Amino acid sequence: MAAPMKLHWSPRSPYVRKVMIVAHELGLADRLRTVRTVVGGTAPHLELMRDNPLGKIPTLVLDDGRILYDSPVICEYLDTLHDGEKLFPAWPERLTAMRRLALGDGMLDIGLAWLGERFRPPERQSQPHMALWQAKTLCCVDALEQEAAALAADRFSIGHIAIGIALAYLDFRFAELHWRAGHPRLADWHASFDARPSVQANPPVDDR
Ligand SMILES: N[C@@H](CCC(=O)N[C@@H](CS)C(=O)NCC(=O)O)C(=O)O
Repeated sequence: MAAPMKLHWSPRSPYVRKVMIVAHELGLADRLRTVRTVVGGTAPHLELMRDNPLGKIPTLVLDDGRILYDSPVICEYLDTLHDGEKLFPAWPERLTAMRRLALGDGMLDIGLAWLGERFRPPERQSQPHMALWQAKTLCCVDALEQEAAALAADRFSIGHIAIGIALAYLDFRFAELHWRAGHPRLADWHASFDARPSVQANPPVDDR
């Protein structure tokens, strides 16, 4: 039987969700032993930092003690553990898949910074930064609307997963943006993404 792997995990983290959806898509979910790891705030998580000095999740600990982070690295490693169709395609398809992965992850990076700012006392929040993050987020959604037909036509890849999760994160944390308005093709594509069993099996949950 294949060895289990320990995953520092949270149902709130969209990066962790990416790893879980990849594992599910590849039939590897039962290899992951998830450990609820609470990050955020200002207190260093010393136990996590022994595995990952950045103190971030997801972090994957293999049975031989090797440690992997961050989420793209973990996802690409999982993609080596099976013989089926790869989520990280070969060139030239890889170029588009990796750009989409960067776009989805970049949207998450913006969203997390924005969310963190919103948790600060109102008088210490930077309105110019929040306006910038909103403008960038909406620009990403506009660009994705232009790409929606290609997303629907291309073979499913890590890029689709990253973008699907980034849009779902907008629903989870920034529902007031109503990103579907004016983006009908992207909304349709996202509905098909959201219907996948791997996505349904790993919903975002704010358990705090
Ligand atoms: N680029 C990283 C980002 C991971 C990340 O920022 N995770 C958040 C949770 S959603 C985290 O661990 N935050 C704690 C911290 O930054 O101290 C990845 O793709 O794994």
